[in-house]
Amino acid sequence: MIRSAVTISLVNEARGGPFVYWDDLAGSMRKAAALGYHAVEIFAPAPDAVSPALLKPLLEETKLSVAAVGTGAGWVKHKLSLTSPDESIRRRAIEFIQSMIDFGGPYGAPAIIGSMQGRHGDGVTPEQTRDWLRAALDQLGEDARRYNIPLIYEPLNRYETNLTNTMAAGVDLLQSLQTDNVRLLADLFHMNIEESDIAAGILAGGRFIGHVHFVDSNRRPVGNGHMQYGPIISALHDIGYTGYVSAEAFPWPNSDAAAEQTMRAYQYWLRADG
Ligand code: LER
Ligand code: MN
Repeated sequence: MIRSAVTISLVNEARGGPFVYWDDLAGSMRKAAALGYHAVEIFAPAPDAVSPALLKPLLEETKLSVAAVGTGAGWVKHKLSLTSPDESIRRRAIEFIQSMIDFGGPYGAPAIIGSMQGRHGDGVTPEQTRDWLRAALDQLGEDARRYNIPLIYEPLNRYETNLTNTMAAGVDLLQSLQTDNVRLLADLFHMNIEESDIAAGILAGGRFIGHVHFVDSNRRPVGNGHMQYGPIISALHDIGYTGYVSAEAFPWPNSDAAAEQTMRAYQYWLRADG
């Protein structure tokens, strides 16, 4: 069964970004549960920003799961990157993500590496940059294993990284690692820019895909753009995908309407799934 999730951002510096709910963790979780979501994806400013004393009772009350935790605050708040030319920044980037793995791990929620992957340039070759990225993914993939969860790595569109833009390139990267505990995030927004055929991209990602960002072509909630979902959903079924489709979309026209619209789309496309 493919399960539904919706994003909640608690990161002030990410304002304007593609997150459905903002600021109010408890209120957003209660709304998500009332709409029928299975889980929330939490974008937190720091690993200790959401205490277990707050989150655990909320999870019990709402019966929600935590689908994943974002690590992008390491970049937007602290300018940390796994591929910075500066060794101390790379080290702090790994430590930040380790602390996010320790935050999500007890809830069974994998950490997502998106913007923290950085980019090559600044006098550093693509080969050196990829070596740093591989070493970081090997380390963090094994750190995640302690919680019996994978690490999630997200190919991004060309305006956000020059390292990995497609599912096929993501598979190549994962196959070059020592660890087998990293999975790909198929973000339909990035794929709409980079893949020549989104469904084919999902088939190329195959068993490596561990999370999906469920969004329309213009990053509005599903149904507000020109994405053709039929072939995409078929491809997810073809690869036997059983993870989350998580609404990482603009709160357009507002958070509540975005969450409702994504749930309607989820029910239309995936409820028959089981
Ligand atoms: C960034 O564009 C994105 O898609 C996020 O999921 C990762 O930071
Ligand atoms: Mn994404």
